[in-house]
Amino acid sequence: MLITFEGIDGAGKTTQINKLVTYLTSQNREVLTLREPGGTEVAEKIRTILLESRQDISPIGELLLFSASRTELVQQVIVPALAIGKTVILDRFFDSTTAYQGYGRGIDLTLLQSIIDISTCGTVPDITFYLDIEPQEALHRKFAKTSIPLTFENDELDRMERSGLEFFQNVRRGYLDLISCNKDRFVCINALLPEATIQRQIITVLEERFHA
Ligand code: Z5A
Repeated sequence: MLITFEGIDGAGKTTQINKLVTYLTSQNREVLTLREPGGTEVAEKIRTILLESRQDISPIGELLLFSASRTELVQQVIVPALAIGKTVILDRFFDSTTAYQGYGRGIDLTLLQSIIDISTCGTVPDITFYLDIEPQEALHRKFAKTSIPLTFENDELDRMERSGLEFFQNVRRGYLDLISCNKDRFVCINALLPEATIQRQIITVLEERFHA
């Protein structure tokens, strides 16, 4: 089974993935946790270019780099793991590309979908949890415990995080559009709820749908 988590930075994906891994492991499920971009040697190098580069990257260049990282992860790790019955939990997958490069950067959605189809080899999640939060609130949450100024323009942020408030508002709009078109696959969760409440919602949905 392939379970993906989506949402803008700071929505709480990592927090919920860690809790879900603990739960599924206690149920004797073999779980593999991965993140995008990353997860293979080459994909981790691409991650460094994408997030730590101080130079501008064109929107199409960015799309192709995320897609190259994805191809490596899907072919080398995800497909083989699913084939032997593992539960794969993935922190971001192709919905991030639609939301960030499509709605955020403004790349044509038809062109983008054809590149997604190539990079995923047709792999689609069984279920996708989307944690919904306003960009300002997510930024605050992510850096609240640090002395980093709470603006989207400061140098402490990575290349994607510096994209600005309007960009992240468009990304969120993208996710909400994706949900309305993929109601069977997406589960939309209010990320402002307490961590334990969100965890219960996720486990309840999984138990109902998959008798996990
Ligand atoms: N990207 C893209 O553009 N296109 C693509 O195709 C793909 C990715 C695949 C990857 O960033 C970047 O790449 C990302 C999208 C882009 N860029 N942006 N901007 P990343 O992997 O470095 O990080 P991330 O996935 O964006 O998010 P994150 O920083 O790991 O945040 P998170 O996992 O969603 O949140 P968290 O770490 O679990 O929680 C954040 C804080 O909130 C933390 O202090 C928690 O204790 C707290 N928290 C969590 N839950 C709660 C609740 N419920 N209440 C209160 N506080 C909470």
